[in-house]
Amino acid sequence: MRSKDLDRSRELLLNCSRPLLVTHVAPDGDAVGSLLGLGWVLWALDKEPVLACQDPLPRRFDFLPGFDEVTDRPSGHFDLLVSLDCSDPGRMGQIGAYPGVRGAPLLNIDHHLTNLEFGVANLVDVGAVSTTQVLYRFIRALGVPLDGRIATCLLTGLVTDTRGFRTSNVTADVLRVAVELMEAGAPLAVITRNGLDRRPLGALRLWGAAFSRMEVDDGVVWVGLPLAVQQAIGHDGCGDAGLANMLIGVEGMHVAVVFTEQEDGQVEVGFRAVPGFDVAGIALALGGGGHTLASGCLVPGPLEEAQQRVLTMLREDLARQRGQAPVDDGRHPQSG
Ligand SMILES: [Mn+2]
Repeated sequence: MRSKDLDRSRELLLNCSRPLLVTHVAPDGDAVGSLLGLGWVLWALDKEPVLACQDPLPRRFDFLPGFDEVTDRPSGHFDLLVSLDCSDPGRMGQIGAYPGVRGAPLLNIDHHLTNLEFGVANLVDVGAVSTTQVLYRFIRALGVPLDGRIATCLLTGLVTDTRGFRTSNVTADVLRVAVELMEAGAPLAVITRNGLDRRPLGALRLWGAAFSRMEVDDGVVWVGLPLAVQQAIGHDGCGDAGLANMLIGVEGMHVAVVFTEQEDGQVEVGFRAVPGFDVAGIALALGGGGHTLASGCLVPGPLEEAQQRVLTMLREDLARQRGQAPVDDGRHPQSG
């Protein structure tokens, strides 16, 4: 994070009066936490922020202060657009194309390795475990005091993006930030129970269907979830419901992939890798983005063809990463 970006970001935020804050489609805990956390900072500064997300927030975050303030239909004119936890403008979905932000400067706050630095100021720290950790530093630079509401929102991003401080990027400094947020009033146990353990019944039904469809080949475990299967179990569209995180725990696996067919026929692809492997590159090559060990993209359907295409690419990429030539056993068409 460059200090000129910090200065420029502070200037943009302090000089705006009605900013539009937007986080990514299919929001996760860091998306919701950074959106609401910055919202409370701006309310404390007597600004009139509007908080927006194209998709509904998962119910498990309803304990967060400001949960009901988020809209999918902003109205009126804005003098600043702030994107949160978005690696590229497309992640903002329809909100990014809202006419009322035309001409307004864009402040990009994120921590994704694949961030395209698409703002007039880019507060991007790829070493941060969450966008809320980037925000924590920003709030300190703004001189806004941490209150319980802000701290709760920020700690939620830290907890969910690290799956409860279990990822390899968790350092003593990250824990020190968590301690400060707890001291400011953030309830760690409430955040962990809601943010990580609470899930709709449909999620477990989805896992049940997924486990029976699981396939394994050469260090890769994957699952394809056709729309018909999701509809038959009444899955309410909460992404893969944490499935990819669970699959990467399978012994001997290097990469896990979940293919979820969408209503519009496109296929959402979620990648996870164990340390030593990288799935940011393949997601970026497929028009998506993310982190070294967790990434995703949206590819054209139909499901079966999408799986073949992505798995072929992945197999070649992994062969390169393992420092060997790809093995062509004839089961997957080569993309050339
Ligand atoms: Mn994040």
